[in-house]
Order: sequence, then structure tokens, then C-alpha cells
Amino acid sequence: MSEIKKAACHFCHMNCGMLATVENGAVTKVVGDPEHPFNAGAQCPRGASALDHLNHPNRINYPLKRVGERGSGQFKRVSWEEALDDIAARLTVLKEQHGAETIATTGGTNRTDDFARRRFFNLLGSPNVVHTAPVCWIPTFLTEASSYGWCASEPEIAGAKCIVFWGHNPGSSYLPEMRGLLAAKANGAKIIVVDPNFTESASKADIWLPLKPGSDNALGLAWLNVIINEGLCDYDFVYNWTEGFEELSDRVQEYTPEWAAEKTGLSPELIIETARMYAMSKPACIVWGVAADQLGRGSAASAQTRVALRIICGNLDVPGGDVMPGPHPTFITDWEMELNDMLPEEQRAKQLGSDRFKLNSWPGYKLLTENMLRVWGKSIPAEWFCEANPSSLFRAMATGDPYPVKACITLANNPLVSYANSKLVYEGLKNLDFYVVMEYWMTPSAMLADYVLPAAGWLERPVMTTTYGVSDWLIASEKAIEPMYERKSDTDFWAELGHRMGQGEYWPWKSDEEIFKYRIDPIGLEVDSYEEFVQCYRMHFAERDYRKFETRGVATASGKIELKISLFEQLGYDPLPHYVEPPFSAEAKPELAKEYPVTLVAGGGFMPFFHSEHREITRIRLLRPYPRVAINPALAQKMNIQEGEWVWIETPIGKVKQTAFITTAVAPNVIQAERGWWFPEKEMKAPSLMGVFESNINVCVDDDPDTLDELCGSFCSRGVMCRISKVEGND
Ligand SMILES: Nc1nc2c(c(=O)[nH]1)N[C@H]1C(S)=C(S)[C@@H](COP(=O)(O)OP(=O)(O)OC[C@H]3O[C@@H](n4cnc5c(=O)[nH]c(N)nc54)[C@H](O)[C@@H]3O)O[C@H]1N2
Ligand SMILES: Nc1nc2c(c(=O)[nH]1)N[C@H]1C(S)=C(S)[C@@H](COP(=O)(O)OP(=O)(O)OC[C@H]3O[C@@H](n4cnc5c(=O)[nH]c(N)nc54)[C@H](O)[C@@H]3O)O[C@H]1N2
Ligand code: SF4
Ligand SMILES: [Mo]
Repeated sequence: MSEIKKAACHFCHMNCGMLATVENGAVTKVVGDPEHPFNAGAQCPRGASALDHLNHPNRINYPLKRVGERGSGQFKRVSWEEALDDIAARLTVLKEQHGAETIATTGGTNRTDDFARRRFFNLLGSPNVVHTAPVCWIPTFLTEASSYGWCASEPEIAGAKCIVFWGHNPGSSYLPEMRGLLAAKANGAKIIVVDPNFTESASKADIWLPLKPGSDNALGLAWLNVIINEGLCDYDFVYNWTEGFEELSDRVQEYTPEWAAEKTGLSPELIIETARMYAMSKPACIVWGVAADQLGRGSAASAQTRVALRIICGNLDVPGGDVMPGPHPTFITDWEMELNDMLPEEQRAKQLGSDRFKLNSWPGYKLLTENMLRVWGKSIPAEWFCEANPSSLFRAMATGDPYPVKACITLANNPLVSYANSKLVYEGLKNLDFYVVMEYWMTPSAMLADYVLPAAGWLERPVMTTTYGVSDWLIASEKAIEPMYERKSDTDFWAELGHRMGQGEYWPWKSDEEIFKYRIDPIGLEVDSYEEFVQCYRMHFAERDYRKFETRGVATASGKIELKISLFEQLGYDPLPHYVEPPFSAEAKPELAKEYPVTLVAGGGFMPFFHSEHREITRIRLLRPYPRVAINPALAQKMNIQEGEWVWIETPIGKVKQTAFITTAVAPNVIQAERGWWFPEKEMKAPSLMGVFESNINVCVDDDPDTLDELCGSFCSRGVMCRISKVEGND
């Protein structure tokens, strides 16, 4: 018997609709769903490899327990009962002896266990939940939320007259979104791309602004200067709805286009022309990418400029502008599922890094939540928005300062590759008393674990996505088959561990489907089961409302849209847009400029990979067998480097090698290295750990606390000082 199941690809954030054919309990075919609005039947190479992922011989299919030394690669198969009983017993002892805060967790990007991890940790009593939040979206979101009470995360580019893609390249990182860009362009919208490199998206732009890596803050300030001084603001909007315009006007006077030209490498004329283009096209959108969150110190300050631009030009929450969704009104959101109130105040205070990086942790979250509850009746989830700082966590693991971290559960994350300063992360993980990883594969990080647990993939479990829990829409998919072998869904893992640790009453559901049904019920669609919801509706969009600041008010302390952000002031930060020197510029570190004369961009999504994933899948790997670093022909010639040759990339903290890709897409003094590299085919034990220190660019990316964003603790991967040299002989 053959059946078609409505699945959703979870190999990137687009969650394209997929149709999975199931025959006799096995998935035999996966194709793009022609009726799905996101992908309209298309599949990228990752989506097309769904069956390879499902059936791959390297997949972890049973719980594994370490039997040799940590990192020796020796594991034995155990039952789930044995693994969960032992994990629960060990965590209970650690909590009793050292306190719940000594147990931490790390997670990956936009996965499926969203609320469950946080619920478990709140009930456990530990505030030390970590994701790559500080470098992925969160500084911008939280700056926006502080200024106008939510994030304007839904740019309506179809109706916009001008669209600014700011450090964002859908041409590599959100393929289906590229259709929107092309359609908007065909519709006559002007496209501005702010990116040091000539990307797929830049190739479609009316104006490409190739600024120096890390100089976004200066460009934003100069745009504000031009728009304010040329009187191009939406004054009705500014006077009726905002606070702080006078102070903003005074503040930006010093940031002239000439001043910014020196910082950005762009001409003053181009800065002025593009500022006018953005301000004079109404409505307009700023679609931002995570480049702007990865500037290190100054990431949130750079977000402040984009926030102010959107406000003074009247593009906030208007049709064709940057729409602010707010929470879904009836669906039970992640925030409602997390049980944040269960985490005692004294445990919140122990959140690592929250004394210094206050916006993305309990101090900021508490204030934001108070404001949001007043206007929306719901807050943003603590997951991603209220976290321990990753660098503080790994330092605490490695050094015991301010207190030792004894145990960690890593789920859907490859810390050795994803966070800055991989060698420090390694020291930290090696130092743990107890480490648990739930994974598809034996990754370098999983090699260090005491238990490695088998995770079910998107064909084996239902998925419901609400964009980190903050969109007013949701998309849902059903599982095609039951999990193969002994794989489990991530949520099942948290629930089953919770049951063993005295949390039973808080985990009343028996399956992911039951949880999702419980959460969609208040929408009132009258479906008998979650599967019926997926078959009949598959997604739900709350009714779209614009200019909600008029009807609902604004979730800030003043009740106004704040150009001068009072919440920043409350936390002790500068409330107005201002300049922060990038942490690795020649001005910031003149002593290093001579030795490390090249600027490294250590990031940017690229096809066919998603972060550190898919290196095992042959037909994907064949598309890009080795890591590549983009080098301008002039620099390559100077360094005597030929196309395809191995090249050392070196910063003061580390050295890795990648192969040369010689291209004029990068400027002569800039290189762009790929991220996420390790080699599943290499030796599966320490110290090699599948070559994780050979080409993984985060070996070279620093996380010195003084270089991190002051508000959110983001590390800098865009604009790092480095030097390159040809790899000689058998180096
Ligand atoms: N230098 C530099 N560093 C960066 C970035 C950069 O641009 N430059 N980008 C940053 C960004 S934006 C992000 S989001 C992070 C990404 O960081 P991660 O999320 O850690 O990256 P991935 O490699 O996608 O995922 C890690 C692991 O999760 C496993 N996995 C995937 N899905 C699931 C699942 O559903 N359940 C379970 N149990 N396991 C799963 C995968 O097999 C993989 O081994 O990296 C950040 N790090
Ligand atoms: N193929 C693929 N797709 C992905 C991912 C992946 O790993 N691979 N990861 C997913 C995730 S978790 C995320 S967060 C998104 C991220 O996707 P995006 O938001 O598009 O961000 P990035 O791809 O990291 O970087 C975007 C652009 O920033 C440019 N850039 C580098 N330095 C600077 C700078 O200093 N200023 C400016 N303005 N631009 C700069 C790079 O050249 C790059 O083109 O992609 C998602 N999609
Ligand atoms: S773009 Fe590719 S990886 Fe992303 S959801 Fe669609 S098919 Fe999957
Ligand atoms: Mo991300």
C-alpha cells in the first residue's frame, strides 16, 4: 500500500513542503510539494538528499555509552532505559552536590525541541541554556523589541518600492526567498545590497554597497545623518508615535557621509545616493541578515541604526514595509509552554554572562517581558532570547570561573564547530564530568560525550515551526514513518528524562502530535487530530493587521516607539545610535595591523551545506569536497597562490587551512573563508576528532570578552584580522 505524507524539509529554515511516498512502512520517494507556497515543488540539493540522510549507514541508530577514555572513540550500544536512567541519576547527584546551575545545555539553530529544552531546564532549576543566539538574529531582534516592542521580522517585499538587503544573501542562505527578490525587482522595486562581497543577491541589485567588513554601524549612522539633515523623514509619524527624535538628530550630526566614507570604503556620493533612495521610496523594507549580528562589539549598536532608519522613514508595520507580527493570538506559543516562572529568582541571577551581556539574558528579558505582557498578553520565548552567554559558558567549563560547570546536554548542535574559539570549547567540553549529545551522526563534539543518543529526522517526526517562537504564523508537517531503529524525537528525549527527574506532572503528553494538537486547539479549527490539521490546513496565519502601534499601543516603558531606547538606559547602555569601533580594525588593534594585514570574513552561508551538516552525504559532498577560501586575484598573485592550492589562514589565536578559490567577488585585502568544516572520513578519535581543528574557521575566531557585543555577547566573525600563506609541502 502506498501513501503520500505531507512532510517539511528541515535541512534549513525555509522548511519547504515535501511529499513523501510511503510504501510498506518505508519512505521510497521524497519530492517537493508543488502546492506549497514556499518552494512550489522545488528542492535544493539538500532537500533532494532526504533519503540519503534517512538511510545513511553512518547514522546513529541506538544509544551509545562511552567505554574508553573521553575522545577515544570507544562506545558500546545500550538500551534507552539504561541510558535515560543513568543520565537522570547522574544529573540528580550533580544537582544535589553542586547546584542545578552547574548543568548546562547547548542547542543548534531553529530546531524542533524549541520549548521542551527550556521547560526541562526551568524545572531542573538551571538558567544555563545556550544557543548560537548572539550571532544569529538575536541582537537585532532584541534591539527592535526594545525600541518598539517586537521585531519587524516580516518585510513585505512584494509591495515595497525599495528593498535593502543588509548583510543578507538569500541567493545562498534562503533559496526560495530569492524568488521574492526577483519578483519584487520585476515589479520595479529598487534593490540595494549591503555586502562586502559580490554575492548572488548583489548580482541582482540596482546598487551594491561593497562596504569594508564590519563597517555597517558607520554606514547606518551616515544614512541617518543624510536623511535627517535633508529633511527626508516621515514627520507625521515621528511626531505622533516616537520619542527621542531631537536627541537622535543631535547625536548623528558628527556622522557625516565623509566620515563614514573613511570607515566603510564607500564614496560619500554613494552613501548619500543610497540614503536618499531608501528614504524617498515609500514604502521600503530593510531585510537584514546575520552578518550584522556577527560584528562582535557594536553588533547591537549597528542594529540601533537600522531600527532608527526604519522608524524615521515611517516604514514600521505598514503595508509594503517592515511588518511587526506580534505573537500568534490563539495558538499556544513557545513562551506559554516554557514555564519560565518555575525558575527561581536566585537561579536566574546565576545565569553565566548575564552580569555583563544583559540584553540577551535575564536582566533584559525581564524588562522586555513586562512591556510585552502589557501590550501583547504574551512574551517572546526565553529560548534564544534569554540565554547564558556561550563564551562565558565555555570559559566556565574550562576554568571553573565564576563557578565550575559539571555537565552539559548538547542537542542539535556541534559546539566544536559553531562557536568561536574552538580550542577553548574543546578544553571546556573535555573538562566536563558528564556530557550527553543527541545527534544524527558521530560528530567531533559527539566524540567527547559519555552518551550519544540517536535523533529522529524530519521524515520520522512531525515538525511545527513558528520562527523561533515569534511569528504570528505556523507551518506544520506530519511524520512520514515511525522513527527507524531506536531513534527518537528530541522532545521525547526531554519528556522522558523529565519523567525520571520528578517532572512527570509537567509532561502529560504521549507524543509530539499530542503536544501540537494541544497547542493548535485554541485556534478553533475543529480538527480531530494533528494529522488532520496537517492534511487540511498545514499552516495557519493570524489575520494580518498593520499599524498596531495605533490600535494596541507599543510595548515599551513609554508606550511610544523609542528612538532613544529607555530599556537600554535601564540596563546601563547607550540609548541612542552611536559609533563603536569594530573590535579587530587597525584602529582598535594597531599593534596587530602589520602582522595581520588581511581582513577575514569567517562566515556567510554557502551551498550545498548547512553549517557543519551534510558532510557525510556523498552526493552533496561531491559538489564541494574541500573547504574553500575566496581570495582576490591580486592578493593571490602577491602571495603566489594558485587556484585550488591549500592556504593557511592565521589569526593571533589559531591557524587552519582551506583551498584557494580565486575570485574578484572579494576585495583585494579581504578573504572569505567557509565555516562549518570537519571531515567525517578522518580519524574518529582525539586529537584529530575527524579533522575538526584543520579547516574549521572558528579555530581562528576569537571570543575574548572585550571583543564581544556589549549587550548580547556576540563574537565577531566579520572583519577579523588575519594573514594568509601558501601551504608548503606536506604541511
Ligand atoms: N564563524 C562563524 N561561526 C558561526 C556562523 C558564522 O557565520 N561564522 N554562523 C552561526 C550561526 S548563524 C548559527 S545558527 C550556528 C549554527 O550552529 P549549529 O546549529 O550547531 O550548526 P549545525 O551544524 O547546523 O548543527 C549542529 C548539529 O545538529 C545536528 N542536528 C541537526 N538537526 C537536528 C535535530 O533536529 N535534532 C538533533 N538532535 N540533532 C540535529 C546536526 O547533525 C549537526 O551535527 O553557527 C554559528 N557559527
Ligand atoms: N546554504 C546555507 N543556508 C543557510 C545556512 C547555511 O549554513 N548554509 N544557515 C542558516 C542560518 S542559521 C542563518 S542565520 C542564515 C544566515 O543567512 P544570512 O542572513 O544571509 O547571513 P550570512 O549568509 O551569514 O551572511 C550574509 C552575507 O553577509 C556578508 N557579509 C560578510 N561580512 C559582512 C559585513 O561586515 N557586513 C555586511 N553587511 N555583510 C557582510 C557575506 O558576504 C554574506 O553574503 O542562513 C541560513 N541558511
Ligand atoms: S531550501 Fe533546500 S534545505 Fe532548505 S528547506 Fe528547501 S529543500 Fe530543504
Ligand atoms: Mo543562524
